[in-house]
Amino acid sequence: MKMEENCGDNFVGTSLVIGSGISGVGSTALLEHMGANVVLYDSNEKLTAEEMQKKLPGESRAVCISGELPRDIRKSVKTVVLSPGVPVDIPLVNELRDDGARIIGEIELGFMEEKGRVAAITGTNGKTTTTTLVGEIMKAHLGSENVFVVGNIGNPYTSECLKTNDNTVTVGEISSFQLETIIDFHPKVSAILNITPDHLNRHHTMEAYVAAKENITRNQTKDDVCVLNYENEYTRTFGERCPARVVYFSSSRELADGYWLKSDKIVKSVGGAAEELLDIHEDMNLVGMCNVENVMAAIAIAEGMGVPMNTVLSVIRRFHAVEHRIEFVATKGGVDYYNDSKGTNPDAAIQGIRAMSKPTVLIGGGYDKQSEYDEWIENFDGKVKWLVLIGQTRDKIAECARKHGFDRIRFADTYEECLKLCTELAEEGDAVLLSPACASWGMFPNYEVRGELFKEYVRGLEG
Ligand code: UMA
Repeated sequence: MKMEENCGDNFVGTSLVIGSGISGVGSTALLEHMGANVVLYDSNEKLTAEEMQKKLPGESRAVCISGELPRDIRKSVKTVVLSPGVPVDIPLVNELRDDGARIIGEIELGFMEEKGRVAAITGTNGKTTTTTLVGEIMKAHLGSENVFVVGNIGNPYTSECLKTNDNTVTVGEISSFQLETIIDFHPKVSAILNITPDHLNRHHTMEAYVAAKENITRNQTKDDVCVLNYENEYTRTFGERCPARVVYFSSSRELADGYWLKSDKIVKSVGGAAEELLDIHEDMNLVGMCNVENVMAAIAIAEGMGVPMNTVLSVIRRFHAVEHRIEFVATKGGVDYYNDSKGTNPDAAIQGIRAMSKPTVLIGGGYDKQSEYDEWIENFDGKVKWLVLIGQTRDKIAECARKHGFDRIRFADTYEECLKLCTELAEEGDAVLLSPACASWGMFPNYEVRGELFKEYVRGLEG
């Protein structure tokens, strides 16, 4: 496809991609496909241009630059595509914006080439599980070749968008970082699963974080659907001014219209008449109330995308936990080990500890996102036998725990030491839960590596 067919003169002049991670690599390849001249830039001065070049397809002619971006290049830039991890208010981005460059994000760029329908899911927690489940449901309905699961889940939208057509559906897990930079992105069905404080070091205020999440509905109309959690104050009140048709779900009250939990059954109500859909113990393989909410949201999203209910329910019945999200690993020496490495903020970690039914040795700590840990610790609920702390936040968490009267705390300097300590502290009949309430950065490249190492360690234990 030639550039003119796609976007007129949108990409005349230099397009600058900031960040050479998976999203930046996807953006560079797509921009080049669209006919643009691309500079791929990364502020990490330890990266060499050769290393960056190697990540790109062989035919790429993009210029790779790391460290300082030369002034003459800055002046020639017409479009800037930000990777999600690049804050929108750093001096370089401000300067480019002031000089008249158009600033977009990788999701917006991908959407320019979207030909099918999009379901987009955001929320502080539950995004990955819900996105994966909706992806599975859509695949059962349309065939795997017609469904693309993209976004924060680890698969850049820009790598898949060219494969879309009238019959395809793209299911996107979209983070607040990615929503800050959308302009025309327009999902047919959106969902905001919940909003609790997170990423405040990036967004600075709760208002800005909430606004980024709400941006998912920016281009929706009453012909579109937005699925919202009735039990979250932010999402409930947003329903009153949401531009799309709102479908609520609730895990703790009856709704006249929407999806709700009636005792152990998920039901759907229309005009006050409730229809039973499934039993949360018999028909679901996922644990915890957070997953009941994720399943309700997935049903609402899938229905909004036109999937028959029998298809939706049959996929839910065979769906198992997503990796790193309250994932049962093994029982060793009578101790159950759970990997909840995706518990990267206090609210997600609350779901992790709530899902435990045995005395638990809990691993916490990591990168400091300026979170508050009070509510997480209040949710220990007598279940946490020992709290083993690692990483940058360990002293802050320990201080907070002591303030709440919890002092069964141990510190570990390395991850290895931490894992060994957990095995020593846990007795038969206990659980060990990795649900750190913090991002992994600083000790690991991402939460997946942190979770994989945990699982590797557990599998290597005797018994
Ligand atoms: N960089 C700069 N300048 C900056 C900041 C970063 O040049 O100011 C460079 C870094 O040196 C690095 C590159 O940018 O080389 C990294 O870019 P990135 O952080 O955007 O990472 P990607 O590998 O492109 O992955 C991103 C998402 N990462 C983040 O949002 C931090 C991935 O989400 C996502 O899966 C991927 O795009 C595809 O869409 C990960 C994540 O941690 C899972 N998300 C956060 C979360 O879930 O909490 C939001």
